[in-house]
Amino acid sequence: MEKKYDASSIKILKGLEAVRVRPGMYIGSVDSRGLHHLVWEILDNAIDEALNGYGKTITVSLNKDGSVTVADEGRGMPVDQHESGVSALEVIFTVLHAGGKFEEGAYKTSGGLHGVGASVVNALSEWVDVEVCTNKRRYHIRFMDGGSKVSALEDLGSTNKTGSKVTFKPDPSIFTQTAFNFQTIITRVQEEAFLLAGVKMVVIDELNDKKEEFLYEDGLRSFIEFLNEDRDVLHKPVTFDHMINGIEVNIAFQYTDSYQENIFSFVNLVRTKDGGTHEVGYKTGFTKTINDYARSIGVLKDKDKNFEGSDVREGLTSIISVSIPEDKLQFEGQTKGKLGTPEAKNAVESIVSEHLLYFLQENGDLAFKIIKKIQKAANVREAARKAKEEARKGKKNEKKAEKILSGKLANAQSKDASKLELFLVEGDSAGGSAKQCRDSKYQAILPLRGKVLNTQKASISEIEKNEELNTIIHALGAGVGNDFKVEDINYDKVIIMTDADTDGAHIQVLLLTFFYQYMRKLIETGHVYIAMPPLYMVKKNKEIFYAYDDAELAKIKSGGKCEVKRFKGLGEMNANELWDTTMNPLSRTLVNVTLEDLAVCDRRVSVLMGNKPELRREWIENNIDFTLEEDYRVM
Ligand code: 0R9
Repeated sequence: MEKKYDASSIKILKGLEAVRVRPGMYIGSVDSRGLHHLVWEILDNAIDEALNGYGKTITVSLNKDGSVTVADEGRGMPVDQHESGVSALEVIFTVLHAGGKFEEGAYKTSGGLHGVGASVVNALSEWVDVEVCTNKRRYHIRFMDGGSKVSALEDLGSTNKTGSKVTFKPDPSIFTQTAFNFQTIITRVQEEAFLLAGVKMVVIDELNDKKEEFLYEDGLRSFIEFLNEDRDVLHKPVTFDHMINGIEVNIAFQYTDSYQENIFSFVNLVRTKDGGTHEVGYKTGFTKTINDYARSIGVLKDKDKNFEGSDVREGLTSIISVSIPEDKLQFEGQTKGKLGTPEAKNAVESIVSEHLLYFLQENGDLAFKIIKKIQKAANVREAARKAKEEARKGKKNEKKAEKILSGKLANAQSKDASKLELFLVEGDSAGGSAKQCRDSKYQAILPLRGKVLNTQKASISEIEKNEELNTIIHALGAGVGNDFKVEDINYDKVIIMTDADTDGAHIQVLLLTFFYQYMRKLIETGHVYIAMPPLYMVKKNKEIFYAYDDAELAKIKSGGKCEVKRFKGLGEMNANELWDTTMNPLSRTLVNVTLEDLAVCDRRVSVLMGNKPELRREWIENNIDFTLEEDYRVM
C-alpha cells in the first residue's frame, strides 16, 4: 500500500531529522553522557509535574531490552485535539520546541532543553511508547525509527488513575554506547529526591534485579546530613525556607570541623555548577550577618578588619535551592550552569540575613563557638599572607623549591610544559625503574616514599609541612589551595602510578583527595591521570602478552600452552617491562580522572578520608578494581 504524507507530517519529520543529523547540538554528545541525557529530558518533564504539585511517585526503570521507562502520577499529558488536527500528545513528541504553555508563575525545571525534550528523545530513539491516563481514560501512542508515528492515538479504555509513562529505546545507529549505567541514574535521582521533599523516586534495574527507593520528607536537611555523613559536625543542620516576589528560597547549612567550604546550588532543581546570582546573594548575606553579629558581641572590635568570606565559610557545607518562575529565569554561560536572574541575589541575601541573625541570637553558645572558629581561620589566613610576603621579599622561593626537589625529582629536559608528564610513583624501587626507562625529554619521575597525608582534615600549613605533598606542590609549581593557578603548572599530565593492589588504591585515593581539595582545577581541567600497570605477563609460543584483568588473561590463555606471571607490584617489572606496559605513550593505557558530580564526589571523599575506616575499605574494594573504563570517576 502506498503511504501518503501530508505537508505537515513531512515538515515534522524534517524537524526531527535535523536532530538526527546533528544530535550533538541537542544533547551535547552521542557517548554515554548523551545517552543519559535522554533519560534526564523525560525525567525533567515528570519532575516538573511533581514540582507543580501533581503526583507523589516517579519511577525510572532500566528494562531488559535496553529501553528505559519513566513514569509519573501527574495529571497526564494532554491528549486533546491540537489546532493542526493531531493530538496534543503527538505534537509534544514530534514538534521541536513544543514545550508546555506554562501559566504565569508556574515552575519548570531548568534542565537542558526547556520542554523540547520529548521530541528530541523521539528523534533519537528506535521506538517510543507513550501511555497516558487522564480524563478517566487510558491512551496509547507509539513512534518508530526516529519519530514516525506507528498509529494514531488509541483509547485503551477506562481507568481511575492519572499519570504519564514514556518508554524509549535509544537508536544504536546514533549512540556510540547504548548501555545505561545504574549508578549514574541513581546518583542523579537521589539528588533530585533530596530537592523534591516528599516525592518518592524509584529506580529499577530489570537487568540486574536491583531496586532503589528515595523518599526524603526532610529534603535539604537530609541532603546536608548525607553530605556531611562522615564529618564531625558542630550542630544540627539549619534550614530556612521563604518566598520573596515569587522566588522560593530553600537553604540548608551546617558547620563541620573540616577546613573545606562546600556550596551546592540549584535552580528549579537543576544544579548550577558555576553558581550565579543566588550564590552571590547567599555569600554576601552570610558574611555580612556574621560580621555584624561578631561586632555586636564584641569579638570584633572597632579597630579590627571584617572577616572575609573564605574565613566565614571554612568548614561550612551549604545548599541553596531556589525556584524561579519560568518567565524570570535567566542563565549565563554556554552550559547554562550560572544563574543570571538579578532578583535572585536580593531574595536570597535578604532571607539569609534575616534568618541567620535570628538563628545566631537564639543560639548564643553555638554562635560564639562558630564566631571563634571563624576568627581562627582569619588569623591563620593573615599569618600565611605575612609569611608569603616575607618569602617574596627575600626572593627565597625558587631556591627553596630547588632545595625541596633536589635528590627526589628526576625532571624532564624539555621546557615545553604542554608536552611534559609528571609520574608520581609508589615506592623508591619502582621509582628507580621508571627513572631508567622513561623518555627523559618529556617524562619526569617523582617517587613517593612515605605515606601521603590524609588531607581531609589538614590545614594548608600542615600540608606544606608534609614532605611528600610539599614536594608535589613545588614540582607542579602552581601554588596550592586558594593560590593554585592551573595555568602555571609545569606539566600537562600528572600521572599517578601505583601498584595494582589495595595499598596502591589507597595511595591513589589520598592523592586524589589532595588534588580534589587543594588543586581542584587540576582535575576539572583534565590534567590528572591514573596509569594502568598490567596484572599478568603471559608467555605463549615465545611471544609475550600482558593482561590487565582476569577476563583478558583467560582470553590470552585460551588455546595454547602458557607461562603466567602475576605482577604483585610495579617493583616486580624490570625497566623494559615497565616502559612497554605502563609508560610508553604509544602502548600504555591511562585513565583520565574526571569530576562527574561534585556533590557525590565530595561526599565520597569525606567517606574515604573521614573517620570510618570500614566505609573506606568497603569503597576501595568495591570501586577501585583496576578494570579498564572510559573514565575513572571520583564518585
Ligand atoms: C513520564 C514523563 N512525564 C512527562 O513527560 C510528563 C509531561 C507532562 C505534562 C503534564 C502532566 N504530566 C506530564 N508528564 C501537563 C502539563 C500541563 C497541563 N497538563 C498536563 C501544563 O504544564 O500546563 N506536560 C508537559 C508538557 C505538557 N504537558 C504540554 F503542556 F506541553 F502539553
